[in-house]
Amino acid sequence: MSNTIIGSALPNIPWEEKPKGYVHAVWRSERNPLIGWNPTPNTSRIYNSAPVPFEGGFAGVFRADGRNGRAALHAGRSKDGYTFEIDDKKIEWVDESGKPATPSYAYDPRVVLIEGTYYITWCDDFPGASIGMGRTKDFKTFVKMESPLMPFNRNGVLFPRKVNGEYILLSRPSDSAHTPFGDIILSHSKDLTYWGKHRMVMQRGGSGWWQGTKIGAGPIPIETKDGWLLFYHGVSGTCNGFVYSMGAALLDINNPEKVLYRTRDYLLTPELPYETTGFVPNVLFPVSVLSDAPTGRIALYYGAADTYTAMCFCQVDEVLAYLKANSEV
Ligand code: BMA
Repeated sequence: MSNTIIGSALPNIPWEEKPKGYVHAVWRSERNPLIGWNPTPNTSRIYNSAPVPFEGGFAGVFRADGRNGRAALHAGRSKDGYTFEIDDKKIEWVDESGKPATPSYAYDPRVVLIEGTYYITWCDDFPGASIGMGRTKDFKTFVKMESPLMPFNRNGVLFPRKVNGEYILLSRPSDSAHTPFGDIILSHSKDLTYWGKHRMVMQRGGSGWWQGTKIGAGPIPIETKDGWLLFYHGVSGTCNGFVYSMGAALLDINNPEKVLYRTRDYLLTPELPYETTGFVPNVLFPVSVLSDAPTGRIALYYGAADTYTAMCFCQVDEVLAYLKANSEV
C-alpha cells in the first residue's frame, strides 16, 4: 500500500511486477509493443497516444498516421488497457456552434479528466504548429475549443485540477519543423480560453546530454503528497538525428513553476528493437499515464520509434526516491 498519490483508485490498471534482477526504477511491459504496424485498414502506425480510464475500461485519443503519411487523431477503446479497438476513421471535430472543425493534421494528444469533462490537447495546424484544445464527454462527440496559445508551440499538457483557482497548461515553444530547441513553459487561465502569466519551468541542458537539445512535457502530471510528478521527454542531437528519452521532475504542488527535483540521468532510453528501429528510429516518447492511488502503481504509455505503442511501469514511492537521490535541477 502507498498513500503517496493523491487521486483515484484504478484496480484494473494494467500491471506487471518488476522483473527479477532488474535494477532500474522504470521497467517495460513484457507485452510490448502493444500496437504494431498497420493496425487498421487505413492507418499505418498508431503511437504517441493517450488512453484514460473510462466506464470501467479505457477509452482514448490516438495519434494515427494514415497511409498518406499524414497524422490525425482517432478515438479508441480498450477493456484491459493492453489491446485496443481504434476507429479506422479520424475524429471529426465540431466547433462550439456545431460546425465542422477538423484540423488538417493533428498529433501527440494528451487527455485529462477535469470536473467531469475529458479535455484533449494536441499539436494542431494553426497554420503552423500550435496547441489544439478540445473536449469530449463520451469519446464520440468532440468539440474543438479556442487555441490556447499562439503558434509556434507543441506538447501542450493540462494539469488535472486548478491550482490556486486557475487552470495550468504546460507547453514547449518551438518552430514548425523538427525543432532544434525547446524548454517547458507554464501558463495560467481562469476559463480555459484566455491564457497568461507565462512562466519558465525547466530548460534543456544540464550535465546529461540526453536532454541537451530540447525537452517537452509528457503525460498529465500526477498529484502526489510531495508535489506534481511530471514525466517528460529529453532529446539529444546525434550525427544520425535526434534520440528521445524519458526523465521525470517533481514540481511544487502550489507553485508548479518551481522544480523541486529533476532526473539527472534518463529513466528510459531507446534500447529494444521496437524503440531503435521503425519509421523514426530511437524515439521513446511518453504521452499518457494511468495510476492507482492505493497501491502507488503507475502504468505509462509511450510511443516507440514513431511506429509502436508501448507501455512501462513504476511504483510511485520508488520513482520518487530515485528522483530525489539522483536529482539535478
Ligand atoms: C516530435 C514530434 C513527435 C515525434 C518526435 C520524434 O517533433 O513530431 O510526434 O514522436 O518528433 O520523431
